[in-house]
Amino acid sequence: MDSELLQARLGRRYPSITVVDRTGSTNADLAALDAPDRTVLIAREQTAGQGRRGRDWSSPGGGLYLSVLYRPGISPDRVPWLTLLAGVALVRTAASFGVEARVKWPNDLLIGGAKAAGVLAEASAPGVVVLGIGLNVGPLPESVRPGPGGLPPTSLGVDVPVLDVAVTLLTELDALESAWRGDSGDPYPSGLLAEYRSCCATLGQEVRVELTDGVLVGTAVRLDQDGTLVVRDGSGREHTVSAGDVVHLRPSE
Ligand code: BT5
Repeated sequence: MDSELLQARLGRRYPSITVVDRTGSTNADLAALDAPDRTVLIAREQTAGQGRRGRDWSSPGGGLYLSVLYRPGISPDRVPWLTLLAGVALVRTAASFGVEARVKWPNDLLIGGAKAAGVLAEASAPGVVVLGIGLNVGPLPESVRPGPGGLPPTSLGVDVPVLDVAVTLLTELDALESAWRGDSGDPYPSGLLAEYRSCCATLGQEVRVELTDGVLVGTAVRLDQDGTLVVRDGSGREHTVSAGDVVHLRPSE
């Protein structure tokens, strides 16, 4: 996989695409740069891959580790949609390789009930978001630990060059992000909200939500327009969840 080939296949969608053999974290590298909108960094391997809430992301060779720096110019209350649309882009990418996948809210890619990809979005400066995606493409070493709630890891499981997966993912991200940005971050007109709902395995599920200040158990009843998840507890009270680890209490597909 090399930068020129990717740039040639993606045309002018991204001003700069850099591919490195190895780095600590593509998110950390991009966050440290004052780079133009839609700058892309891809690593073949990461030695200090980051998950959410200070967790690690195992990043052995054979996976896709990609970050895009965005300067979306969107009202901050709509920026969370940038991370949710990454989940939709991942589902579309899996489908293009013949793999049925769904999203666990907010944006873990599930294949056969296990996690094949994760997303980490970080505001690196005012108005700047670094969107990081780790997608397991080839077989995983057994050392990769299950995530919160015991969610096992899996991979896309197709024998395709990582370059092809990167091209598809960046193409889908571009299509979704351009439309969303063109609508000033409103997820309705482009159909983003509807598509997210249709591929979200969490809706209708019994869930346990691990919040920073406690645990909530209930049914995930709907997704609000701002991308937050509404969970109804046993007493019928509804709670709005904007961040936290969601565990599906029944296995999902
Ligand atoms: C995530 O965190 O799912 C976000 C992962 C984002 C990784 C990308 S790679 C490119 C960019 N650069 C970075 O440094 N990061 C981003 P979270 O939901 O916190 O899940 C982390 C948990 O998943 C870990 O604690 C493990 O239990 C588990 N895990 C670690 N590596 C995994 C893997 N490769 N596949 C599946 N599960 C994994």
